[in-house]
Amino acid sequence: MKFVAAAIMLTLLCGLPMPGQCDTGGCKLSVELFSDSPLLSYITGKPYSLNLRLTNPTGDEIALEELEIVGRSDNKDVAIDIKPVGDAPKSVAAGQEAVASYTLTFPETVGNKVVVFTGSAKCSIGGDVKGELQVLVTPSIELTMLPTRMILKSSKEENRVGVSVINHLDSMFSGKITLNASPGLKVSSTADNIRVDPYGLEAFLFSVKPEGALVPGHYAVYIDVAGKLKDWIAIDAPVFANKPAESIVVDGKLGDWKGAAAVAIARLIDGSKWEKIGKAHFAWDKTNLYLAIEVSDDNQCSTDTIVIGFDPNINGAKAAGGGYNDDDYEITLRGAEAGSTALLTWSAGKPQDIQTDIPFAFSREGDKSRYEIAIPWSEAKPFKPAKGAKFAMSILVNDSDGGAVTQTEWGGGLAGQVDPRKFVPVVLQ
Ligand SMILES: [Ca+2]
Ligand SMILES: [Ca+2]
Ligand SMILES: [Ca+2]
Repeated sequence: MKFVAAAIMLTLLCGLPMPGQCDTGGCKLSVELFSDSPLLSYITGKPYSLNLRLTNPTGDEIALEELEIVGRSDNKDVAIDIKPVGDAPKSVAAGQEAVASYTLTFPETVGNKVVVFTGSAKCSIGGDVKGELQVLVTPSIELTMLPTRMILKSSKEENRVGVSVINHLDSMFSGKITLNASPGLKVSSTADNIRVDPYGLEAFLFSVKPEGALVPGHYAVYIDVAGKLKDWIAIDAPVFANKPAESIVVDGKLGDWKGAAAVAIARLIDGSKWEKIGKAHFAWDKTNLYLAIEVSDDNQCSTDTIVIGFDPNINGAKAAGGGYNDDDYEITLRGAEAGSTALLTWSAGKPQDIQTDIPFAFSREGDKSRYEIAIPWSEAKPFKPAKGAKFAMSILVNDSDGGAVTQTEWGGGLAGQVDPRKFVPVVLQ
């Protein structure tokens, strides 16, 4: 028994030309994909038959030339290997149909992608005809992990991750699931055998825990299902910002920052060695987020800047390739002992160049540049400061003395393409 895709049935039932069919006044071509078992979804690793059906509504025989079928993932990066079955028809008799048959198997690389099949032919009546079919391909073994991004709650607590494996095949799936964590993280199990019934689902939990106090930043847990599927979840170790031990005076002197959360700002030299160029301190109260940034810079110029990106809602990027969302904002600090400026350089979904009156002070001592700033929470609307509330941010240091600019980031997602997904969460405590 053959089961033809519902989309194509619709195409054939309707008299009007549909995406899969072109009315040229001569022959018509449609693309049909089917399998020998019920079609719940198109899956990888399973053979399918494909037909190019040419219909001749005219009263004359139509000769066919250059019959062709191409299948590609919609992002064009995977081509499907389509094999002909038997000889292609050379003509379609008056009022009849002719079918060219093919077989194909979707490779694992098109799992979760749309595949576009385009059939074409040259007809002696009606000229060039084209037919198209789009299908969403499901991996034969489907893996889901929740959450897909995790912010660690503390240095001690276990954080649970739910995993489900769906078997779309009509045979038992068994294999080994391997978990690998970034250094500094521990997962509750590293390798387990899993058996999933035909068309069945198996779900399990594992937990992730820091091995000790983790440096705030980005970590990951990688999962491998029997070498067939690989995925990962982003694990962020947040900065835990506290209320200041004594009230912070925005004066460029950092003696009032004792005990505050701090992170190192460092850059990778020659791809292997980290060089620390500075540090950033975090503190908060009900009015402000306080930041103090100290960087080593032997030549302080008015073009040296610090860029701070904020993602109040931790809601990812504008597009797959990155970009600020409407809630995000960016402040650029320009230090000069004669008068420093805090510019709002991104807000409300567009670039800005607004000089703010955010309290900001800059000082120099030896080769150290110090930036101290109190950012009112009103700048971070709709974010509301409270114990346990979190947002994400990143810091970019631009050392710009007239020649090439040296950029050093804490967090990421500010140098080059802006991407708030790379910002690091800050949790208020
Ligand atoms: Ca101070
Ligand atoms: Ca400089
Ligand atoms: Ca955002």
